Amino acid sequence: MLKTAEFFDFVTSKGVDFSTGVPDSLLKDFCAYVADNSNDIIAANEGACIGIAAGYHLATGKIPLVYMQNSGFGNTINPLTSLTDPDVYSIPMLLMVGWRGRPGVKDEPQHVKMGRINEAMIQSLEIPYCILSKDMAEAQKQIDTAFEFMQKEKAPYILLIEKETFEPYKLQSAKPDTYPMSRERAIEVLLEELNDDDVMVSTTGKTSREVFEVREARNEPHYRDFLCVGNMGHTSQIALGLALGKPDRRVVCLDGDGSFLMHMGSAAIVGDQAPDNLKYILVNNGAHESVGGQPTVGFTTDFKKIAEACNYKSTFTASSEEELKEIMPKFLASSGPSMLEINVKKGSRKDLGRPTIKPVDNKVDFMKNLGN
Ligand SMILES: Cc1ncc(C[n+]2csc(CCOP(=O)(O)OP(=O)(O)O)c2C)c(N)n1
Repeated sequence: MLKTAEFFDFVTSKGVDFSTGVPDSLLKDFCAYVADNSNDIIAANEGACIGIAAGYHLATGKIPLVYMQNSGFGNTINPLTSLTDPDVYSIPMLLMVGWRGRPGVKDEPQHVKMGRINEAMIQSLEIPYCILSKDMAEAQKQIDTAFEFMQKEKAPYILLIEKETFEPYKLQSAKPDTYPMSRERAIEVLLEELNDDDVMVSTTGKTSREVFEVREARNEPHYRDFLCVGNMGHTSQIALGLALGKPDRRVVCLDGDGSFLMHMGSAAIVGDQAPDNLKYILVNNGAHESVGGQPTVGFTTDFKKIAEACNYKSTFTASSEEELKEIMPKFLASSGPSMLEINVKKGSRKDLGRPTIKPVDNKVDFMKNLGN
């Protein structure tokens, strides 16, 4: 394994003094180290990282560092082909891509396809890359090669990062929690208020895992919930399509602050389409909690004002269990689209499991429940 500080010091010795990324569970220790020790910006999405890094290079002539999980690699394809590519503006940057779903390594269903095609995708983008060695001397040689290339060709270079490449590092800069309720407790309370006829779309990461487990604990079926395991940032748009396609059913969308921020423009489309049956819940813990708790701008962004500016019909906030219990009936009865922001603390159960039903079976059951 690589010592994170030693690796990062070596990269900075090459003149890197700026990083930007979207956190990744596999790169958790590296992301935490960078967040604590670097001039770092956690971006809204991976494509945005390429934009920020490009701007930094234009401003300083320096080579920036960009990190991400390969789930978000797809978000970079447009700027990598039309901004940084040598055929366009030719902008160098070092990309570190966490390789979930690497063939031969067991991983969750949402990572399998990207893991399998990741190298082929990089090759078709004609971006040189290597699989970062877990041996420091070897890794340093790879970094030397990467910088020689980036300096000469003025183009991006990719380091594919395998599981357990970096030694553990605990995030020091996590902000203290201000709200008493956990996300799981919020889910328990809100599920209590839903009708059997309601359907729900829940976001990527621990939210959907908790929804699954709370339903199990309540001995309730899973066919009312479309549990997103991947597709981070698109939850509200799945809910929009559902709400428009089934105007007679109440559609609840359960999103996270990181997910909402990832494609915030989608809120304007929800507001414009204005389905009355869409009830949007934003569980705000100010963090990318599912992948290590790295901060988002969730607590410095006024999500209710954004919803109002996007023509949502009504907005609500709950910051404790008592408030949530009181507000849920009003929120569900309000004309949509309406938004409920639930402020919660970070954290989840150590023994939190994962949905035991396959995504495709979840889809079939969910569609059957909608009469398809
Ligand atoms: C496009 C994409 N980028 C990154 C990830 C990795 N990832 C999974 S969950 C998550 C954090 C989600 O944060 P938020 O929506 O605030 O929910 P929380 O985990 O805090 O409950 C991230 C970054 C991903 N799955 N997809």
